[in-house]
Amino acid sequence: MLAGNALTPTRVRSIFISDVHLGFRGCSADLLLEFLHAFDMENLFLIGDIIDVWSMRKTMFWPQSHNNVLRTILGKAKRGTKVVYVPGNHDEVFREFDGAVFGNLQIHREYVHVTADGRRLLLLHGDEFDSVVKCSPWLARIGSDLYDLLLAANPWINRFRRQFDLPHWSLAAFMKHKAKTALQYIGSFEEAVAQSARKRGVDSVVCGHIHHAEIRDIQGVTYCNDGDWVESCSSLVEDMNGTLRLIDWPQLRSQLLAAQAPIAVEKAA
Ligand SMILES: [Mn+2]
Repeated sequence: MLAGNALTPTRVRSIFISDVHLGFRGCSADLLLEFLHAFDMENLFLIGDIIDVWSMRKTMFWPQSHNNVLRTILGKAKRGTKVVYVPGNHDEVFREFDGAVFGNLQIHREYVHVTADGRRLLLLHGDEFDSVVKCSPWLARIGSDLYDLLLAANPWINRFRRQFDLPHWSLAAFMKHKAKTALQYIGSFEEAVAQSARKRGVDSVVCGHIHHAEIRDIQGVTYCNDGDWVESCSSLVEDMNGTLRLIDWPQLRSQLLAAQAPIAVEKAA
């Protein structure tokens, strides 16, 4: 388990983050800032949807905390961290700069990273597989919003249906269908990504895009998804030995705070 506190950052080999969505109201920039300060990394991989250009085109939203995230990343690059940026679909304008090198910051359409224990990791955002995967994430998302709406309207729906002698409508059955659609989507996305990695002859693949953190073996390929900083606030970390782990920052953060509490009391006494 990674240990550390706000004063002494934990040294790791690599950090992989994606789906930060800077410029979008839902971005958890404050938590991400804390996370970035809690680690000292040799490599920082930004695997797409870091800046939400789509959202910024609709409404301009750029608070100080979002600026601080960019400044922190550039500061790390200045102090020796190798930063590799693989743009996603929300920041695809940066894909034009494929191969550009700005000191310690590089931009690539895809990238292969070799872990400390010699495994080859293919890094890509994942939107490349949208056309392969049969049902869309938006369908799953719309399903979830529709569920909330229907939950509130359920009593009225059935009162209305009774008046017209229609059978009772089951929310439970609808929900089961919705959950199944979302799981099917995640499953087929993961398999498509892993299959493509297998064809490319790499050991592992790291992507983002679907905001669903995961590490699992899919027919001999290690599929890793580094999650997001909108909902889960998760990331993938490679320690100095090359071991990959998912970090749920809100969870690790509260563990670190709990561990620090007695020290603070001692100091005060
Ligand atoms: Mn995306």
